[in-house]
Amino acid sequence: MGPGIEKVEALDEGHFIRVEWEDGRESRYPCVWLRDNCQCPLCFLPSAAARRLLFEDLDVDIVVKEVAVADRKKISITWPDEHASEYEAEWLKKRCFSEEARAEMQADLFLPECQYWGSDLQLPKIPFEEVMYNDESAYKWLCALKKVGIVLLTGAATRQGELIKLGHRIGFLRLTFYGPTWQVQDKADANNVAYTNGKLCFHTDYPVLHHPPGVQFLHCIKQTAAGGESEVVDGFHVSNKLKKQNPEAYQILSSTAVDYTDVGMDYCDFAVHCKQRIIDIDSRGQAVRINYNNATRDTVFDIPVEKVRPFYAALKEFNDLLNSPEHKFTYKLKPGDIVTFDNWRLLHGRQSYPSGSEVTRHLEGAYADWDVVMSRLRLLRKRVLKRD
Ligand code: OGA
Ligand code: NM2
Ligand code: ZN
Ligand code: ZN
Repeated sequence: MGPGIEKVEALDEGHFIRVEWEDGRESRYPCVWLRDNCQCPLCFLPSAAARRLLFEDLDVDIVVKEVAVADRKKISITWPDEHASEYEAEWLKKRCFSEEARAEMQADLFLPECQYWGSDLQLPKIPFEEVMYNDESAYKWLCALKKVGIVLLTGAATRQGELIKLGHRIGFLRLTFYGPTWQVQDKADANNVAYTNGKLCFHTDYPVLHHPPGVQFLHCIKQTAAGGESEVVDGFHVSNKLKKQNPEAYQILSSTAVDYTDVGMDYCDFAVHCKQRIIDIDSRGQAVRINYNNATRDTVFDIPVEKVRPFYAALKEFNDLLNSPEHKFTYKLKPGDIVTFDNWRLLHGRQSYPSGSEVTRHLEGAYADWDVVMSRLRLLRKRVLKRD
């Protein structure tokens, strides 16, 4: 329970409401926002937790006619057309427009906390069974996946189908042209370099899609004796390093649109093309998504000829930093392991392994979208922490 309401008053000719809280703090709310967010059954549909009010019916210059406090716990407003609205103290407090309150609400919704790591990564591990049947463990799994970017689930069965179960646990998996789940094996006439026995240098999966999968699962069903080790690197951490070490390279990689292509046949036939910046940044210049797979980077390159060599030089710097021993973490999946990681943040790779007539290595893979994963995380948090 937050503080009660000491006092309310209209300001600025009725365009704002000022709330004074019992603890002496204050909040101001624009009347247009209050009217827009009236919680009455005409304006709001509780069963959908959504606004019924049409924008056409909102007067954006609206002023309050009367405002009063009821019981220190809510405010009631009468509008010029006699429509009446009520707002609970706690509801208002959470939606305060102060910078601190907004930051707190955004952090609660999106969990932006990010723990950078290098070769010192302490890979978080949780038994698969626990995540499947225990909400607290599932909550811990998703929190670590968001914050650290990688979690190893251990002890799954060594057969196909475990990722389908994991998909049901979060909600649903992301279907792509490679199918609902896909089999990473050395295949004849491979339609993707991942389906060979070759080394995969650091990459994110599927930058050829405009909305690449946010989360990746790789379930080890069979592991080769020689080779096949996995590598991961924190792409956001390395991007920050690049920005400091070589601002020009960072500028090039965060502004050049690179062409990607993937053409072939799997779940169905496909001819996918896309343009992506290798380091995708937000308005503050912070990396928010890495889009880099050297295998699907197109031969077509839509930039002026004189910019081509500087681009390669920049990418070489980035690639070198990714591979520096202080940044990368190496491990080898065991049968029954499921590695789950942030495919927008981490880059991953694997060592080559001997080819043979039999299948010596088999991973089953799947993708999920961050929206689905975050949705499950919020619901688990509500249940585990018994909060609303
Ligand atoms: C992939 C991939 C890793 C591995 O299939 O995209 O990165 O260890 N596989 O085979
Ligand atoms: N697979 C593993 O970007 C890519 O092509 C990544 C995707 C084939 C589903 C590989
Ligand atoms: Zn209303
Ligand atoms: Zn991959």
